[in-house]
Amino acid sequence: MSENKAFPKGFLWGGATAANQVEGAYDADGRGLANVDVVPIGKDRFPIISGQKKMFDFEEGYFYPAKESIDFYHHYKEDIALFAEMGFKTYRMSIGWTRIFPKGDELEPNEAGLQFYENVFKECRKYGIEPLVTITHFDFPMHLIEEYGGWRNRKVIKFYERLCQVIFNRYKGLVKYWLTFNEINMILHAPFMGAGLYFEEGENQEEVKYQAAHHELVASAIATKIAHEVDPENKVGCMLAAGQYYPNTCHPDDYWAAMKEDRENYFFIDVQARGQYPNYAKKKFEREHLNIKMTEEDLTLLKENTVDFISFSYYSSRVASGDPKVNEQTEGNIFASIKNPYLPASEWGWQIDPLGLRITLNTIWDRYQKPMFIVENGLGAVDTPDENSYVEDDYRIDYLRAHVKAMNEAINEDGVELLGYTTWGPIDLVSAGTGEMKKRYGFIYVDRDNDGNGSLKRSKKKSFDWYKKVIASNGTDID
Ligand code: P53
Repeated sequence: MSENKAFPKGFLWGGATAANQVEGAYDADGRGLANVDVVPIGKDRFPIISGQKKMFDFEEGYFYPAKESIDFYHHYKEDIALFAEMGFKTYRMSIGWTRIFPKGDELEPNEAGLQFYENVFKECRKYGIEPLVTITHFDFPMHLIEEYGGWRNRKVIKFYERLCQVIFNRYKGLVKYWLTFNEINMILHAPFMGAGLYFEEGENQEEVKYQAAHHELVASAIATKIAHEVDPENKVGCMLAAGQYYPNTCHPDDYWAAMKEDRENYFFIDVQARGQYPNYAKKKFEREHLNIKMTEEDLTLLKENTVDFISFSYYSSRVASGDPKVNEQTEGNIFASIKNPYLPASEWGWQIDPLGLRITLNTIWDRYQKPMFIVENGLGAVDTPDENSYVEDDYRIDYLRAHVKAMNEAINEDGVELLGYTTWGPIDLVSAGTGEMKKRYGFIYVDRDNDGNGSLKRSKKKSFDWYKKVIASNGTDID
């Protein structure tokens, strides 16, 4: 029996989802088309989400899983009741931008969209569940892509600001915890998904990505400013796809390669948490002749509006090598990385490393000394339900137990400050990376397959009761 020391009082246990991966109802009640709708399952998905293949609308011969997803839009009461039954203290979810501003550049919001999220937040509050809201989780209005070119265009900052004004005012008192951009560093790996970027022939893609990143960073600072003005109780966080890079060997070239990879990710958080561009980034722009346009006013906004806390997703650590010949990659991951021979991997090739979570927590804490929030962690696996729709997902329990233990050690042995933990996909949902339903993370099974067949019926897995017990004991009983 493993006995953990207690987690801090008020520790926020829960689960995390994203609008497009659960809601469905893609055209209900005035919702506009978004980038996340037009990314199909199958071999074209990666070229599309990385901005290399153009797909601006639904096309014949493709299946688009986000159109219906698990239909949270019509099942939210039932789903939140199940979260409450597990004892969730928080529920991380995101807002679909095009429910509120269907095209993105309107002056007036869509009331039906605003009402939907108000209902969801009230449903959470009914059970004492604190909503943790991602303002944009890969969501971006298609109209803003076609008319403005996505986040490469400065004008988009204004549209995002308008969205923030509306939601902060409307949900004042209902929502306190906000995240500005999901996995902001994903813009470098999946720029269509992260920033609505599709690249034209001959464009300097690196320059476009960092220009768009600058606009997101400024927008994030503006959001932080408005959130604090509207309600001083508001807490705003940034969000990083984290996971420490290890050097492939103790060769200094490998260490240096790992450090450079880490910096590529921390660059975003350095700006959001410290309020200025780090010198290594300025040098990179110079060296690579990236002409990133920024105004004095931008720099002041960044300086004066740093985040209150740092949130991140953690699934795996990664490995870097300074040797160009070493390039055996792990499969199926947006962040391709060299294989680590010491670690087991999931069925999708994601390497499993609980100690890596403790290491990542310590690195982020040492770098910023701001409270942290783990807002995604979990195991995507194939589940096989029995005739009663029951899944014995001991593999998932094992993964989560080891990560909860690592997080406990980071808090109680190392002294990092952690506000909470939300597992990814407490209810099965559509995979962002692959578009599959088959890659399941949930405590709750949803009857739906990769082709969209199934009754959408929800059933509890074995891990449901396990997580319930973990929360009830505030993390001391993790057996
Ligand atoms: P899926 C790659 C690497 C790290 C995080 O991912 C990632 C991805 C995208 O594949 O994304 C986050 O669904 C993201 C979620 C996503 C989750 O990780 O590919 O914030 O939207 O679903 C898991 O298994």
